[in-house]
Amino acid sequence: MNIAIICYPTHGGSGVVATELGVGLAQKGHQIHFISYSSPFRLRGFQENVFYHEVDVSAYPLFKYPPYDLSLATKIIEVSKEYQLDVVHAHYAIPHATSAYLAGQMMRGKGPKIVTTLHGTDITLVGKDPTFYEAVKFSIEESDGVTAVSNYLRDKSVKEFHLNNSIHTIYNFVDTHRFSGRVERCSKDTFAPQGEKLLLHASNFRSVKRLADTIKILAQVREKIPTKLLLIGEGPERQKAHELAVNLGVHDHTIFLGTQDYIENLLGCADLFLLPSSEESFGLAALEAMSCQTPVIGSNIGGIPEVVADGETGFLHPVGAIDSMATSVLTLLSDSVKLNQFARAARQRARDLFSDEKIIPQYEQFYKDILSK
Ligand code: GMT
Repeated sequence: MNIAIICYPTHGGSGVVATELGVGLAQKGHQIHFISYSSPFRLRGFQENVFYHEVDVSAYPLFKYPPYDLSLATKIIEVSKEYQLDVVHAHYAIPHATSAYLAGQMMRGKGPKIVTTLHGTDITLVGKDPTFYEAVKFSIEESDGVTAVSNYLRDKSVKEFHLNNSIHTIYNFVDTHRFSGRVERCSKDTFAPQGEKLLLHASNFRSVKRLADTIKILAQVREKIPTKLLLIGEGPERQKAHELAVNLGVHDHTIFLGTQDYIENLLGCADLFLLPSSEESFGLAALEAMSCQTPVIGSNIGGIPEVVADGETGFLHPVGAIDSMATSVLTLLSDSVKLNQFARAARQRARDLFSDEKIIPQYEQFYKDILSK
């Protein structure tokens, strides 16, 4: 098939899933056309069957808000005509699904089929903004096929947008070979030179990630066990988290590493991954950690319980339950047999339920079903 993938190219779950899906499909012989405003960060080097088409946005001074949606729609048409696309797969409803719909209309119904994948914030945060509501609902309902990355997100989308079409859950996935947690890929000593335990959190540091909770957990854990916290990412909550670390006296034990392109080299270094989010449709970073044999301590909201098996591959607690999360961290850090057992179970679950080998064929089948309708 000739498939265009529209995604955000920056660090963030939806762009990661879109890119890994495109690369995986290209390896299976499909021709993949990424369309975005810059090359997706996980698209590393030359890949056979993969093309990248950049959307130029006019900087004409009259445009206070350059119309990216229109430039994207135009690019979709250009690529469709040049490569006879079968499917345009929009990752994230706003504006990707809307631009794909517009492109289809401009091609007078002769364009490719449109598949939209909902990732979470397009529904839970952006979708709730009344200024986007009608556009999100319309774009979802006009897609030829819609997937969501968890059952939680599927049900929430149908309920909140009163949708008249069905949504199919296709879980996010991980390349379990690349994300294997092989210890030689990173040195734990770099971050924990005195043999301390190592906690890790990776996100875009927005308020839903509750970055401050990771610092509070560290402070509690350090009262019992020498531990370091590795924070990967950048975002609006960084400064507040830094100040909190200073106030709680754990600043020297908190390492802000910034954004990292090769997180697979770091996840396996940690003893535990922290994901105390207040909203999470899936929690891709938690899955990548599990694949690297790193159990997860987090909140039991959204799609996280579909990814992390509570009591087997980590422990989940209500949002903001810092004491319980810290207790769970201590439970695992103080019992190496149990920690190893959880680490093995985490990797096993990632392989059994969320490997690229299992999930990518589900997308292929989804495209085929839509094309044959
Ligand atoms: O987590 C974010 O804020 C980024 C966001 C995105 O769209 O890139 O992530 C969402 O999509 C990911 C991939 O499907 C999911 O793993 C995340 O759980 C989801 N984030 C939220 O629901 C907050």
